[in-house]
Amino acid sequence: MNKYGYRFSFGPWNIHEGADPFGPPVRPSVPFARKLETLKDLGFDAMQFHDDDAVPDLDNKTPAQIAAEAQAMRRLLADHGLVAEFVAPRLWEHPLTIDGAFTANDPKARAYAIERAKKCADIGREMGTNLMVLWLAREGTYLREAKDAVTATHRLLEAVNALLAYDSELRIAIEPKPNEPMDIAYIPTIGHALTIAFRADDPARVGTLVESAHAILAGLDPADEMAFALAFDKLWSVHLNDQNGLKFDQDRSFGSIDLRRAFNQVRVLDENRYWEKGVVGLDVKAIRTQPADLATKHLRNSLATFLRLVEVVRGLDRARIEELRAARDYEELDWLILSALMG
Ligand code: XUL
Ligand code: MN
Repeated sequence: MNKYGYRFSFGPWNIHEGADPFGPPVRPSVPFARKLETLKDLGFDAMQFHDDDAVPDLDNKTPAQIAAEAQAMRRLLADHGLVAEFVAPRLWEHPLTIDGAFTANDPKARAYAIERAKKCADIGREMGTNLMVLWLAREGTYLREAKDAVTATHRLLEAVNALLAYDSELRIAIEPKPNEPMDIAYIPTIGHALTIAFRADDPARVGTLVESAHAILAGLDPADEMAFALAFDKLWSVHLNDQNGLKFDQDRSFGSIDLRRAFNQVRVLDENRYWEKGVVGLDVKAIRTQPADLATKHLRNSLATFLRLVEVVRGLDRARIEELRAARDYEELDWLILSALMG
């Protein structure tokens, strides 16, 4: 933890080999143990997990094997003074879920998805976290007529309810994304995620995770998405990163494309005492051309940018801002913010 009280996390996938849809890996895989050392060395507090990051090949393991491996992972983290922030079910790689998991037309696929997510809840419990992040990767279609969107929406709600009923301590944070891998996503924004949360059987246990790039891809500002969730005490995690316009999900270093947009995310988090509510997760990837031995600087830069922006936010002249708001002198307010950012 740093002097501002924020805790930071990233996932094993954030130190990656650089493969993209048009090219192979460009860096060797980094062993998990080294990723953990890097996490610690860079001043992070927690690791984010997919279920199979913690327990590889879990579909082919017994409940006892899964529990033992999850406990071993918890001990490994504890040996480094670290914890797991959340565990997310990876519902998008199995052949059964090619056309969706909870919203697949095929009942076998839906049953698999629920069972897999229950195993993920078990893994989280063994690893000492009750937070499950649901990134709904394939809950959508490539062709609007291929699924019934109303039925699919009900199926999503039923899946959330089944998980809440399965584990009475589980908390679910829905991470919306408007596209990729599916073209048409059923939960594209925080408003959609919050509707599911408030209609769930136990609304107090369903919240959200805002990822900056996903909001930008939806044509929205991440700070506004965060503010909307914060207004209802439903922002339980964030995936900070940056995004160069409406392209593929780039996961660029936080603040590296639009510093003011990053500033406003930090401002809304800091003004709402986010450090007391959740971990600052980063979901950033190194640029593909970055040499292997230099491919953790995106994590260093993103964390440092966040903390520098906290300083900028806390250094703002609040009284002056109120005066300028009252006078509707937004040009002067604009200049005050730009001056703060330019130093
Ligand atoms: C995908 C994404 C995922 C989730 C976790 O775009 O952001 O890494 O954060 O499943
Ligand atoms: Mn993410």
